[in-house]
Amino acid sequence: MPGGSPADHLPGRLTAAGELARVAAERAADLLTPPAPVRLGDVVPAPEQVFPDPVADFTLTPDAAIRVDPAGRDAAEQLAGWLRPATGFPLPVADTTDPAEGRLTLTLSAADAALGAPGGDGPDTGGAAGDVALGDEGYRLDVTAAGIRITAATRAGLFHGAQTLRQLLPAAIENGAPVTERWTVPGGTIVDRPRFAYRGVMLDVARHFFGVADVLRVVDHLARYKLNHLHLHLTDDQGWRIAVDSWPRLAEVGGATAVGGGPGGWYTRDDYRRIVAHAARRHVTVVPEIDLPGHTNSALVAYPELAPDKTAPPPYTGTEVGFSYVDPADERTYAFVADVIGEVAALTPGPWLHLGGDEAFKVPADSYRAFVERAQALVAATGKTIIGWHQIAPAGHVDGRVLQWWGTDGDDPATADAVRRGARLILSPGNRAYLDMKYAPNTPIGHDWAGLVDVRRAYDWDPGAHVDGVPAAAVLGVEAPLWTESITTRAEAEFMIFPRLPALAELGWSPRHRHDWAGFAERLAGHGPRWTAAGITFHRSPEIPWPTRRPPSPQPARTPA
Ligand code: TNX
Repeated sequence: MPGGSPADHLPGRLTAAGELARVAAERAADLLTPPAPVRLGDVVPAPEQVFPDPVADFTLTPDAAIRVDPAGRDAAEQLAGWLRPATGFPLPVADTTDPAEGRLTLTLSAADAALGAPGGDGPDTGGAAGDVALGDEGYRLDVTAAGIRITAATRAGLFHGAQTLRQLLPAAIENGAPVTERWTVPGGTIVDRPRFAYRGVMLDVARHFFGVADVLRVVDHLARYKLNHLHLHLTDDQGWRIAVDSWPRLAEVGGATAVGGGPGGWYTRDDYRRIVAHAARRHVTVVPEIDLPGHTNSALVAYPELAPDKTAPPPYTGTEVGFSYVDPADERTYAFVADVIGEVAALTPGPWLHLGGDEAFKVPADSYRAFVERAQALVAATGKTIIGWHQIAPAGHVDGRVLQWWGTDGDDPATADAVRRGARLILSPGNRAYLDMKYAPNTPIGHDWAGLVDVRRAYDWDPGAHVDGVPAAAVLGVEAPLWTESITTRAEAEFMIFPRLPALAELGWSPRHRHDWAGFAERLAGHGPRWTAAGITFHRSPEIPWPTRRPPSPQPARTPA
């Protein structure tokens, strides 16, 4: 403040000195306060059975190596990749089935995998002790003072077990550079497997485009929490995001727009293959969605022949829904559908093709149903199994058909009827699973048409008993959709994803008897420091008792009288 008297500077200087003292005190406290030790039961999603053994803690040392069956090598390499940066240990991976002491061992064995629960007092988690078939994705983790062993019947199981081990190390394991820490893993045994086969997240890359690097990062987030499907909403009114060789203007013209007038973008075939390969390595299946017959303005801009009036509409960059559709009365439309899904199916190793079907408000019910039935047959001809939003319920049943429920009140006779005719359900209730809903009235981005979804709302429901007339046996799983009308950056996406993704993951993975809001909130709290260390943005939901490890702030600097 030029020209001011020395006294004018005093308050500012005192405040700055106070601030510096506070930061220094926090730094010292961080160095001096030992972090709360991780307990064996602190895993998210909660494992089916946990048998802690407090005298069997294992401490990872610089000479540790990872031993693995050759067929499981990739899980071991990924585990080493997660542990090397923060520990600074070399952690070599050795192909061998020879058990060794003081080491990490990953064993791929159908025979060993059906292990009974260990002896002792039984699990501290209320699960039934005894033989457990680990199945396609289950694993067993044994931690003793001598070493750690992960056993599974499949590579996916080994991978999930390795993710559990990662969570059992101190939060500092997420640092990108070596830190001084005692790398202790709590002793005992975990026997674990999923409740539902389908556990997913949807990313809407149509309203705002997200590049390959962002998508790969989202896949990594899924994999941490044992989610196994990434649904990509590839097309909508505001943009077409996947190259189609037989209809090149879809991406070149239809991909050039986004909500709010942004530049748009689309994936080349190689981009899409990279996403699929990255996901496959993490046991995540990509589910591509081509939304039809509505939500198609971007396709109509590129190919006016698909429009009911054969006229190109203007590109759309707003956020209304339900106004556009491809002409269900024109044979050319079905050639378009067959070509597009043929190419997308050929690029996609997974079994699913999502054909949308939501909010086609301008298409009369009869022609809508006829369109969906023809589209279902075209999907079947590609060898894939169809998924559609639950609006496709009135159409006839085809083998394996899956409806994705996004309703908000759990009551829809058409959906219950489709399930009676053989359909299965993926649950994404808007007022529970939608990651684009605001947490609270003051959440700066997101929607509230389905209500506010704080972490407790996201967690406290049962996918096995949510929709009237739909028994648990008809539930394939759960999925959390992130619509991106108001979400433009990776940080904004992460802010909406965390901490609600782990809530959904626990609903999808953990047995019903392990659901417990208070316990979940406490376990989740320990993940805040992990996300911070990993550079992941998250919402500090006030419902979660995040650890502070901070001394109380000193009194604010006094202003001289
Ligand atoms: C409804 S959910 C839609 C989307 C919007 C979303 C916003 C569904 C199948 N359709 O088109 O993006 O609401 O929350």
